[in-house]
Amino acid sequence: MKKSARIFLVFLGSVLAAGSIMLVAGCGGGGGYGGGGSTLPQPQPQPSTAVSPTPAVSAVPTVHLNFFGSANGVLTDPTFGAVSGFTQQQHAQVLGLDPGVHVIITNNDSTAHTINVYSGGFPAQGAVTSAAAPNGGIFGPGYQSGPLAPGQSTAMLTTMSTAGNLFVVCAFHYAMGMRDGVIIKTGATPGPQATPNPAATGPACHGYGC
Ligand SMILES: [Cu+2]
Repeated sequence: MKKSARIFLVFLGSVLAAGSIMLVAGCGGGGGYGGGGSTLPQPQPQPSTAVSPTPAVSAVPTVHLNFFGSANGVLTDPTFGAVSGFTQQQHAQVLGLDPGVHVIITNNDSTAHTINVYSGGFPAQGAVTSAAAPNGGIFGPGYQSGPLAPGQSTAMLTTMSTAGNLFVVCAFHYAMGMRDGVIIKTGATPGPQATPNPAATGPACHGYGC
């Protein structure tokens, strides 16, 4: 439900039946999500005489997928365990995407991240590399973004065509808990969000960014 609402905000001008994942990271410091939905531009008023066409972007399911830092919490999911550092909204959550949709991942954090994709479970941390593996442009097992500098986006990707669970980690911050699950399924939606931590450095802070 939130997905379609955000279509109009971040993916402009495309006529493709594509989506855009925006990875927004807010690593370190005082938290905040950088580039979050609240800062996105609002549509300009249209003259009353104008015909208001159905926005072309209605065919473009856009998903925000956030990299975040401090105070965004950690969520214990029954399937994926503790997840932190990624969200489609504001705070840690399991991600949900349709099969076969186009996505673009953007790092809006002030530090570099990667997103490495696995099936079957989370890999051993020592096996995770920051090397890029384009995987034929498929956001599925084997895809590795390589380092995404602050503000950098991936090429257009396509989620894998079959339903299934994916396990994603950041090569740089996996040991800090930056890992998440992605449910690929028709009609999938992101899971509940974690309760944000009261302070990034406080004793209650868990997960990536603490
Ligand atoms: Cu990271």
